[in-house]
Amino acid sequence: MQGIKDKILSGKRLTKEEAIRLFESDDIFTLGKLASHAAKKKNGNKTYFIRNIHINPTNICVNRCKFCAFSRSKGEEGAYQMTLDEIIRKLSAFNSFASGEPARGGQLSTSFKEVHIVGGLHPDWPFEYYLEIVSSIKKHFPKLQIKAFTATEIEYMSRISGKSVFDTLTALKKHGLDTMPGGGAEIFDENVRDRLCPEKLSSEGWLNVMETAHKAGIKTNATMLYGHVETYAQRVDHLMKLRELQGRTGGFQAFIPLAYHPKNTEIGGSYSSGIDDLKTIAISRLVLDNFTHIKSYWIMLGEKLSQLALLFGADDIDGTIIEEKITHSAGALSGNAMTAEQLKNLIKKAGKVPVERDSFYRELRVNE
Ligand code: V47
Repeated sequence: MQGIKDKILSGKRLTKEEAIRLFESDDIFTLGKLASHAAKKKNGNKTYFIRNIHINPTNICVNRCKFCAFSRSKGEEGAYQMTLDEIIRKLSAFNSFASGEPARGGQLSTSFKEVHIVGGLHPDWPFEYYLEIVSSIKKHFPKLQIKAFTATEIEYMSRISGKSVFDTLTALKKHGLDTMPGGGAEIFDENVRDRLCPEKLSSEGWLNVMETAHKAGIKTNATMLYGHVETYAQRVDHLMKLRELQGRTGGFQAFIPLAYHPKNTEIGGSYSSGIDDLKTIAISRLVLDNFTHIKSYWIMLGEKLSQLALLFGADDIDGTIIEEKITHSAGALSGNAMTAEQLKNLIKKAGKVPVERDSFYRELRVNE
């Protein structure tokens, strides 16, 4: 540990072998201190959050990933798909919650800043419907920023539309897409991917969509699903691939480690431990030295562990969320929504400065 510690403190880049050694270590306090040091160099004492809302337009999916409890086949019990009207009505209804103010007669004001849209790969929806979702939201909520569609969905849209990935992304951007979330990355190791989600876009395909998005001027996030069947070496391999791509494009805004939830899934298994969650946040912060932000996603870590993760290298806690379906289908132990005030309190009580941000990490309000 001492050699690695010296390397980190002198700002040198970690190798694959060193990162694996960190995962094998049980000294989480040293890991936390080192990751905190690295996080402070990037973001000082700031912790970011956003007033956001999740919309999942459909859970009908042509793929059946074995870790996913959210998806349904067409016609299966619990399958749903939303019309444009339903999407807009849902956004309007949620607005008063995010603002912390009473609803004002159904007025379409936009006190939340971002809508996060992801869903299943619907067998019948044409590409035009996805364009309409984006443009219709922009029309009703012009100030709302749209973070939408995983790399997996983008590749699917490219296939159904016959357009290149670049043209698919450009069309979505023209209709109002602002940024992209980091889902669908899972774990890049192809053997594990074959076991978990054989029908899904390959890791090479995922990285290619992200590189193309960055070339098209769309900022994205990146994720890693951990705590299922993968080894530490496979986690590190995943982080290395992201670090390499970020080195070439600089297009990733944040990295989010996603803790596997086992309920109602085909592979089953158990929840990750708190120790593993903190370790994974800390090592991500240390390895991904070219990422500005590491997010502790409170929906998956729970409110209190997510707060603790702010002392282990995370500088972002996501947002208000309001209605989360993917993790909750798989047995999330967290609540479903937080107000901006609750998020600020969580951050302040960790000794950090809450900073309300937009989708591009522009600072809207700093609560010194
Ligand atoms: O891609 C699916 C994961 C992801 C399970 O970019 C599961 O800001 C745990 O990507 N247990 C979608 N995870 C969520 C996602 C995300 C969330 C918050 C913020 C951002 C961002 C992105 O959820 C999927 C998959 O990797 N997932 N099933 C499960 N059982």
